[in-house]
Parts: sequence; structure tokens; C-alpha cells
Amino acid sequence: MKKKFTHGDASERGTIRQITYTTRNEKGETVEKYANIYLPCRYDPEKRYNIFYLMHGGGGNPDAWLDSSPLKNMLDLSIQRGELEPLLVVTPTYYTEGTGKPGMDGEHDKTVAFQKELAEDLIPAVETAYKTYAETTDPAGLKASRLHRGFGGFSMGAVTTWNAFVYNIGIIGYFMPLSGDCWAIERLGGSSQSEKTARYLHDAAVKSGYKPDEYFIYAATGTEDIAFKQLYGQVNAMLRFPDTFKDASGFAAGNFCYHFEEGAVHAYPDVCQYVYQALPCFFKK
Ligand code: FER
Repeated sequence: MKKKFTHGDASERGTIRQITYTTRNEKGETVEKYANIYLPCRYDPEKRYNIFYLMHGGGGNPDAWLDSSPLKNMLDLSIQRGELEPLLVVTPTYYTEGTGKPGMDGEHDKTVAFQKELAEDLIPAVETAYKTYAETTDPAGLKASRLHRGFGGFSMGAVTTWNAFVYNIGIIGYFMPLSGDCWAIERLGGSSQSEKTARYLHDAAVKSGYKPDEYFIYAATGTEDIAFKQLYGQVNAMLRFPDTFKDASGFAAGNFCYHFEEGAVHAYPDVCQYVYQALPCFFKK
């Protein structure tokens, strides 16, 4: 493991912009939403950038990661020190109105519904306004650029990430579920339904037609995190499917990295450390 990130004074600072786009809410009405986008220092609108979408936890909003963790400073310093290639980072929300009730059953449905918005509204809006490896933002263009696009999230954002793996593997190649398990079988199913959950993800990977060297997962949490038991159970069950989830450190010889940080808790500052560790491993293929 790399040393932990500590806040510092960056001399080369990126900027945060907002992007607005329209989508549909649960009633089918058109709504306007916003997401934040991090542009690295010396951002060049003519250049192509890798892009990483990072989702908040239950009850959050597009500002949660920026308000509650050193994400911006971590990106600035990682890029300034040459540890991380300059990239774009987007913090959206899966809520279409209000902020819901975190942890409730209806919450999982929202993270599933968001998958259509992600593919059809958010990604096209962002990657039309900011240049990425998507030469076009239609489905074919997003598919062709999928190994330059990642999705991750904290807690319910991790639940969202597992759904992105299932529904949007065709346009996303890198996944970073942090302190949260897959709720496809049931709420907190990573521990209560480990085997079924792992099989569901395995079957989704097989059905996608992508080979294990064409999608990558970096999962992490802390040993004192309320999601530890769920993610630990799920990861161990997933490792029993080595044809789809091949154990790997830094993605050197596989597609599945996991990390359990001693003593870390269910909070943005601890979880931001995993982003610091994981992001430099992304977009290497
Ligand atoms: C988990 C995944 C998500 C978990 C909690 C959550 C307790 C979310 C909780 C919330 O938003 O309140 O594994 O473990």
C-alpha cells in the first residue's frame, strides 16, 4: 500500500465546474439536474481525458464528496506529484428530487433507475461539453471508449456502482465500489446472500460478453466500517468465481482488487483514501 494521503497546499490547482442536464424523474416528468466536474490544472479543451464518475452515499447530493472529504485537494496533489494522470472527475446524484431516506428499501430502486439516466442523459451531457475518449456520445461512441471511463461511489454510491456494473458494463470499464455491497438479491445481501449475490454478478459479467481483462473492479472498505461485513462476505464469495473475478493487486494479473483498511470507518475522509489508492490503477488497459 501507498502511504496515506494527507492534506497539503497544492500549487497546481484544478477547478470545479457545474454541468446541468435534463432527465426524467420517477413520474416521467422532465427535470433539470446538476453535477460537479473537476477539471485538472492546465485543463486543455482540445485534449482527451479519462473520466471517473463518483457517487455520494445515502442522503447526499452532488456536493457531498467535495464538502465532506479532501477529494479536490487529493486530486490536485496526486496530479501535481505525478502519481495520477490528469483526468476529469464528475460527482452527480442519483436523486431526481429531494434526498430520500438513506438505507430504506426504495433507495435501491433509485440506484437502479439512475442507470438509464447515467447512460442516456448524464454521460452524453458531460462528454459533449468536455472532451473525453468518446468520439461521439451515442451508444456506439460510449461503448468504444469504455476503458477510459470509470464509476465509483461510497455506501449507497457503492450500491449504485454494483448496479452500474450490471447495467452499464457496455459503456464503463472500471468500477470502484467503496464501503457498500450489491443489493440486487436483497438489502445488505453481500453478507446475508453472499453466494447468490456473487453468482448474480458473475452471470452479469458472463452475459455481457466481455472477458475478464475488459472490466476491472477495485472494492474497498474499513474493518470498522458498518458495511465491512457485507463487502467482506461478498468479495470472498466473488473470489469463488475466478473465471470472472480474478484476484489481482493493482490489476497486474487480474481484474479484481480489494482492500480492507484496518480501523477505517463509514465516513467520507476514510473512503477518500481508497479513491487515492485506487484511481492511479485505473485506465491502464
Ligand atoms: C452497506 C451498503 C450501503 C451498508 C450501508 C449502506 C450497513 C448504506 C446506508 C445508508 O445510506 O444509510 O453495506 O452497510
